[in-house]
Amino acid sequence: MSVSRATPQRLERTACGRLEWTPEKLLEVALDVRRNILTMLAHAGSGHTGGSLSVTDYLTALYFHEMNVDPGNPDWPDRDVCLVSNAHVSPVTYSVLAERGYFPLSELLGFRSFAGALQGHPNASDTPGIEVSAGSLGHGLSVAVGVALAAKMDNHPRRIWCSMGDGEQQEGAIWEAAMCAAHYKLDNLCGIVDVNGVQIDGATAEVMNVEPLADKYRAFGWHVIDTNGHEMASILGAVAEARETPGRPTAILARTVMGKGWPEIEGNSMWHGRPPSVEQAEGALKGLGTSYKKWLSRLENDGAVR
Ligand SMILES: Cc1ncc(C[n+]2csc(CCOP(=O)(O)OP(=O)(O)O)c2C)c(N)n1
Ligand SMILES: [Mg+2]
Repeated sequence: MSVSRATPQRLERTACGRLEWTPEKLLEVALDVRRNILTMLAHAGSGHTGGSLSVTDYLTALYFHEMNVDPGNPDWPDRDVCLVSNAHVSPVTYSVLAERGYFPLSELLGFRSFAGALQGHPNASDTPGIEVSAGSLGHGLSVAVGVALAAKMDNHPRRIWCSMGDGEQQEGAIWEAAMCAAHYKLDNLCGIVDVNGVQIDGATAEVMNVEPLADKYRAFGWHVIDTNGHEMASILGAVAEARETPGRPTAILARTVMGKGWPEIEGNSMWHGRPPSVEQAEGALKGLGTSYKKWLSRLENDGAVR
């Protein structure tokens, strides 16, 4: 897949390096990302709506404030690395990467289609910006530990971020990786858990309770930050604290709401893996200040119209 042709309207979003954008500007991007998610999912007729909308704000903060990346050169050796282990939230991952300029926004409309390049669960070999092929839950943190350990051995200053789901915390491999990260004092690593309280089959507390997550990560030797996962200022504060905490990895417990931004589905696990119909997307997009037709046209034209 080719990297973005970035229309002039989008050039500011696609620059190389840490953008360090303000919370106000990040909220504008996050709003566009939510519009992208709803539009591409309705267009595809399949995909994961709920978790994508809960992860939107912190993933936007990472790519548009915190991380040192070059969308025009996704394999840039100096880059920071973000691994999305709860990979079923690919609509948000792809939307953020496209907004940042890794590939054209129009690619979002090929999501989950045979003709398109963006698979339901991401493939790192042929999708710019995807750092790990994932979908089988529980493995991303182990990969992140490997990348972080390699960076330490190479004296490389990169930071490694790993997004995980709260239901995903039920996977045993996560705790083996957590133990390893603390043992090797991987302070270049930060895990962000999307604590939306639900998973595919219902409330996480009922399926298999993972709380108290803060106590668990602390017991494994991590620094823990429990924060609101939708307030940009809180997210930026947590990310900065993680960056500045020496000697141990940090876990950010991002308290979020599944489906955030589409009030009709918020907190409802039924929307873990369900897409909106075009009619439902129309209603949701109206609440977000646009229409399905308008947003489809923005994506088709790679941001040149909106
Ligand atoms: C190893 C493994 N087991 C089961 C699944 C099926 N699965 C996909 S998403 C999911 C729920 C994960 O819950 P959570 O991490 O809370 O994600 P959310 O529903 O909040 O997006 C499950 C069980 C999987 N992808 N991988
Ligand atoms: Mg969850």
